[in-house]
Amino acid sequence: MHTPGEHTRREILTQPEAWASTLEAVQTYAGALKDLWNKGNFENVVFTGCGSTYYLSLAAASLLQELLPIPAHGLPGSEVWLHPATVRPSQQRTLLIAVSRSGETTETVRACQAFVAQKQGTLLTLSCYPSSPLASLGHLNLVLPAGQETSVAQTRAFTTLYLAAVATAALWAGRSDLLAEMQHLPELGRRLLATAGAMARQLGTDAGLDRFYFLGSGSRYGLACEISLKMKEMSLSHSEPFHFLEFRHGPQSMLSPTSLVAGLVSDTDRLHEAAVLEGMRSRGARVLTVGETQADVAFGSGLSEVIRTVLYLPFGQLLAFERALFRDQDPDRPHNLDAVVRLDAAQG
Ligand code: F1P
Repeated sequence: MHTPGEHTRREILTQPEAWASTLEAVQTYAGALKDLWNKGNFENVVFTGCGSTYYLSLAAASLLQELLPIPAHGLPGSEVWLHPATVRPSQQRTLLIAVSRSGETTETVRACQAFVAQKQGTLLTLSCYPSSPLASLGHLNLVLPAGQETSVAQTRAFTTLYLAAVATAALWAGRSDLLAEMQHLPELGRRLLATAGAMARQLGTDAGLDRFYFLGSGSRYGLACEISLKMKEMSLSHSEPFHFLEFRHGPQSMLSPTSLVAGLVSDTDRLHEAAVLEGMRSRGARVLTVGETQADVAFGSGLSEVIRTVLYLPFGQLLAFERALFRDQDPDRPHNLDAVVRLDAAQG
């Protein structure tokens, strides 16, 4: 008999083990990754994916630019496929990094096939299943089986693939100090999962809330998008992500006493972020902070800001999971959603 959410719960809780094997896997690919980067002399980097892996692309592109002096963007697979000029292929020195749990999503695969066929640049793929189409399309293909999942909505797959992207960026930037720090993430993730559950349950089962806003800046914006997507997919809740200061430019009109504004707070923008959240509180919204210190959900990691961002995910995933159960939804089987979107010939 199926217990609602059994797969999702297991996948959320086993993320620390998956992170440990992912960090090992990136080490085994380190030589090939450095080779790809050093020989490429790239003029720009484009991350691409669909749904969760598109949001991952936004976060990873922002993070890569924090570590390396190169323009980087995150684009949906469909845009790279249908509007190839968006990857700026002027001198064929674009690095396209395609990310997909399944390695089968039609738009992502088509985008990569066209990119390679038109010799637009170099392709690196990150996926979880070695026999998927995507896993043999790239000039280099990283396969991270630790991210494989039974559930439809991505949780462990997202953080596994994201962590691989972060470790790759640190490797290319020659930051062995950051790679060493990252080895602490599995243990920190374990601690966070043990402590964040109570707050996630309390808010997830709060009948006084009916809309959720997730705010993040820099790489945290893509992560806010992903958490908001989890709320939609698993719990069918009204949920939206915004860049922190953008929230004042219109969205705040939606606030009510039944709104929760959750800030993925940073060290860098702390004062600006605190002012936004205080403003929302004074307009009657409920406010929650997730961050390194002095936050409702605090990591207390002691790690550099740029590589600890994966720690924002577990609380958001647990909140979506608890909300789903509270609303009689099965987190393992989101309404109207398939694990892989495959377009047939008629759809493209
Ligand atoms: C991405 C995707 C999402 C969808 C769901 C399952 O697939 O299909 O678009 O919303 O979360 O995953 P993938 O290309 O990463 O396998």
